[in-house]
Amino acid sequence: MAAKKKSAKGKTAAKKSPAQRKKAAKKATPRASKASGPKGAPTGRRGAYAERENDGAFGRWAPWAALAAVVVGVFLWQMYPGGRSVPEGLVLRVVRTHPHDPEAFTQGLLMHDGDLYESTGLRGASTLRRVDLETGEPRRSIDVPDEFFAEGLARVGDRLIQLTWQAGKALVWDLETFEKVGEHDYRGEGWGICYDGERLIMTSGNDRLQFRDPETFEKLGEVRVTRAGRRLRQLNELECVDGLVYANVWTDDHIARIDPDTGEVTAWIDASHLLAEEDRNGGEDVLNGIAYMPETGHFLLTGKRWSHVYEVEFAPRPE
Ligand SMILES: [Ca+2]
Repeated sequence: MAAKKKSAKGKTAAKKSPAQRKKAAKKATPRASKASGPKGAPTGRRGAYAERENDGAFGRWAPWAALAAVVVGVFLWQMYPGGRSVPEGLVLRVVRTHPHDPEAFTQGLLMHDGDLYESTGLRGASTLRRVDLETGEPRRSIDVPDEFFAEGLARVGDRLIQLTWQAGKALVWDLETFEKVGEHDYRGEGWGICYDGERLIMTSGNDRLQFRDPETFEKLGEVRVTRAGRRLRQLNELECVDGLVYANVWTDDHIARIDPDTGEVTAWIDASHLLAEEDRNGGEDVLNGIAYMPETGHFLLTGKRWSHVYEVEFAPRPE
């Protein structure tokens, strides 16, 4: 008999009787499932044991699950910081109006010691100017070499740094004489730039603020800008004020106030009513110039080929 079983299923099977196989199968059955009644509810003494055992497994894994949840939460919070809040709505009030050269294709604007400094663009027509705010007349103006389409403008001490659109060159000028004293190379396009007292902040037409060393122009980092969780693209002319960055957005009549640490737009300023209809002079007459007046806290705003520079203050939107 024993010999027949051996020859039928091989050595291992032949060694086990049906009773032994049943015992082995019983041993292999998971305790929890065997101990569970309907819907997995533990039953009897075995069930109580399984429940304690499951509690032990949950207890072991719970801290790791909580840690994973925190990690995922922080990741999402970093990815979509703007999703946490809606920017403050501000309106602007015009305090005064100043004349502006309607031929000036404004790309960069800043105030220093009561004078307005302006970079104007277009290839073959770009300039750097120091302008009398009251009359709109240039006190000093130079032509930028024809190969450059001038863009944003920042002041670092006694130097002016002027971006160019697609040439990958930042031109460095003496603040007083407008003599060229240097240049820097960079990759990508140059749109807007400002200096916050420690670093240059620059845009390239996308949704990033780049941070650069004011002496070497080395790129130190960048932050992605979001408004209520959505990327804000085509950031253009900039102004650095008290640790915040004000930005024109190309072809948009709003100004974004950005926290450069997070990239979050903290205020969204409606300037759509600023340019009178009769002053509009074509598709390129977009808002593109922000300069801060530290003496009064006012801002100067103008645009490409606008006839005026508007001196404004920002205020909360009325309820
Ligand atoms: Ca500016």
